[in-house]
Amino acid sequence: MTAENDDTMLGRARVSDTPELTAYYGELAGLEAGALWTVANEIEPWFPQPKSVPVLWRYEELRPLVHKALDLVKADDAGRRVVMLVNPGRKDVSAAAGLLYTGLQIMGPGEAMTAHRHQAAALRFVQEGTGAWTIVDGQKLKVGARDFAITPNGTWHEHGNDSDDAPVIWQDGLDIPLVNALDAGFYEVHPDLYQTPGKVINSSVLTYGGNLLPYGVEKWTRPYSPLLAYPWEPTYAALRDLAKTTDGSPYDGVIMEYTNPLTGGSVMPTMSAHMQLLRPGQATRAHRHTGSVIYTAAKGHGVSVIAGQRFAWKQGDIFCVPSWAWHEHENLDQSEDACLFSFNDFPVMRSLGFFREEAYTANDGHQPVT
Ligand code: GTQ
Repeated sequence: MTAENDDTMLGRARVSDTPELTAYYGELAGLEAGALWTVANEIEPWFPQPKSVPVLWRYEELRPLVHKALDLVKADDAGRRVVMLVNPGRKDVSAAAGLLYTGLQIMGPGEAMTAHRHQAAALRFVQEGTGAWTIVDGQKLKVGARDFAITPNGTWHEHGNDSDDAPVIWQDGLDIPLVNALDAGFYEVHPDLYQTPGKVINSSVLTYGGNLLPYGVEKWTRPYSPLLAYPWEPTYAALRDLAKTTDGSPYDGVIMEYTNPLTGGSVMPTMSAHMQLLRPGQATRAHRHTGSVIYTAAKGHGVSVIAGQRFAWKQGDIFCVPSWAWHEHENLDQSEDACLFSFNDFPVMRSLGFFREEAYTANDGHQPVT
C-alpha cells in the first residue's frame, strides 16, 4: 500500500538505539519490563502478519504413512491415532494454519477408541472407509465418505470402525491452538472409559435433519448445532440445486455453510464449515479476509492460487489459506464440477468484531503467480 504503511513516519515508533538507550533497556529487562517503542511496530502491524504459510498436503503422499501408523501404534496406547498436518510457521503450537489444528485419523477394522472430553471443539470430514462411527454425548452416529460431523467442546466422544475389512481415515479439525492461546484447555478421560450409547443411531439427524422444526422434543439450549452430522448426498444435492438458481459468489463459486438448523448460525461457537461447488472450468476471483481456512478437495481436481503461489489439488488433498492471504480457486475439469470442503475460525473473528474482507480488483481479479 502507500505512505500510510511507512514505519519511519511520524506516528510510528522510530527511535534509534544509542548507548544510553541500550543501557536503559537492560535496566528495564532486569525488572521484567520493556520499552513499548522497541516492539510497537511489530506487535501492532499495519495488517495481519501470519506466521502460517500456504501449504498443500497431498493425500496420495500422506495416506501410506497414515496406514503405517496402524502397525506402529495401538489405538489404546495412542489415544487417538492421528497424523497431524503441521504448518512450517506454526510448529510451536501444532497448528495447520492460524489457531486451527487438523490431522488424519485412522481406525482399523473393528477398532474402538476410548471416550474423553476436552475444552477444544472438534469436527470430522470423512476421507475413506464405510465403517466409521462416533458417539457424541451418548448419541451414536455413523458417518460415510465425505460426511461432515461435529464434536462440540465439552462433549464426551469416542470413535470406532465397525467394518470387518477396511480402515477408516477421517480428517479431524480442532481449535486446540486457539484454546491453548487463551490458556483455557481442560481434558478428561471418561470415568467408564466407554459410553453407553442410546439405541437410536443418528438420532440428531433423524430429529433435526429435515428442514422442519421438531415438536415434542427436549428444548435445545446448548450453544452448538443439535444436528451433529451432515451427510454428503444431501449436501451435494443442495449445492447442485443452488447452482440452478444463482451464479454464487465471485470468490467462492456456489458455496453453502453447514448451519445450526435452529439459529441459522455456525455449527459451533469457534469453528464454521462450508462446502462449495466450482462449475466445470470455473475460475473464481481473488479476495482475502481475516480468519484462517483449511480446505479439503472433496470432489474433482483444480488449482488454487494462495498469496501468489499455485497449488494443484485433487480429491483428498488438504490445503490452507492463512489469514489475510489473497486466494482464488479454479476447477480444471471442463465437464465435471469440483467441490471443496473447508472449515475456519470465522465465528471467532465475527463475534470479536475482527472480520474484514477485501476484493482483489487489479488484473480482472486474478493474482500474478510467482
Ligand atoms: O478425536 O478426540 O486429531 O482429542 C486430536 C485431538 C482428535 C479426538 C485429534 C483429539 C481428537
